Amino acid sequence: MPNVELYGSPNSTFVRTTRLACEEKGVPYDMMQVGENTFSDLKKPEHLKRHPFGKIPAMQHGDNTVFESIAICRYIDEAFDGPALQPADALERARMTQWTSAINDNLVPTMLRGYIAAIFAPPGLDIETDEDKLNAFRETIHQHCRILDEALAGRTYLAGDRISIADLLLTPILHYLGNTLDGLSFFEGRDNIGRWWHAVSKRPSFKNTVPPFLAKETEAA
Ligand SMILES: N[C@@H](CCC(=O)N[C@@H](CS)C(=O)NCC(=O)O)C(=O)O
Repeated sequence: MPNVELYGSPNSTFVRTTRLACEEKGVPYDMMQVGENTFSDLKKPEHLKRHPFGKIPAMQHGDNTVFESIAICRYIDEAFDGPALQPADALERARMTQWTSAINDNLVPTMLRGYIAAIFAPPGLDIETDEDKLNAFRETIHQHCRILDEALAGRTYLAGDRISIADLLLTPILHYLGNTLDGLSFFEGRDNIGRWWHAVSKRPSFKNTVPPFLAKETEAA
């Protein structure tokens, strides 16, 4: 079989989630650009064959194609040998799914598509940067960080003692959040998030997948 091919920009949090899965698993992969990785490139017929909704990431492995980051992570975990990225225990496995679902439903619309996108989006994209809206996002992000902090009390990772797909989804989002101007304020007093962050960010998978957009900051730190 040829290498796994991951289509999309290395700056995308969802693409990074799938890269983290390959890195954690020890699965060789190739990063594939979609044209210039612009939104309009994602809507071209060639990419729509891989991802009918015209998004990234999409994965190709031989004749197998999968889209949606969590589905790709599950394929990587189940099709290859290597450390498991999904807990065997029924309750912890349910917790992993609970968190991937809750992160996508709650954190992604506010933290990622609302706040982080507004702070980092290049000019020209139609993204809301109104200060009242940003303040509303800030308030929600503080609430969400409190929920995450409580969830991480007494545990190393979101679904137990081993890293799972839920952590791989959250890590790239919090990396961007921590790099917004007031990013660190969201984590003040959140010691459990701090411990979790220390655990995920010291892993080689983290260091090997830093988005080029954030690379300068990480080198300086
Ligand atoms: N639920 C999807 C989200 C993917 C997603 O929103 N990707 C963004 C880039 S970070 C995208 O492709 N946006 C292009 C668009 O919405 O047109 C996943 O987990 O893969």
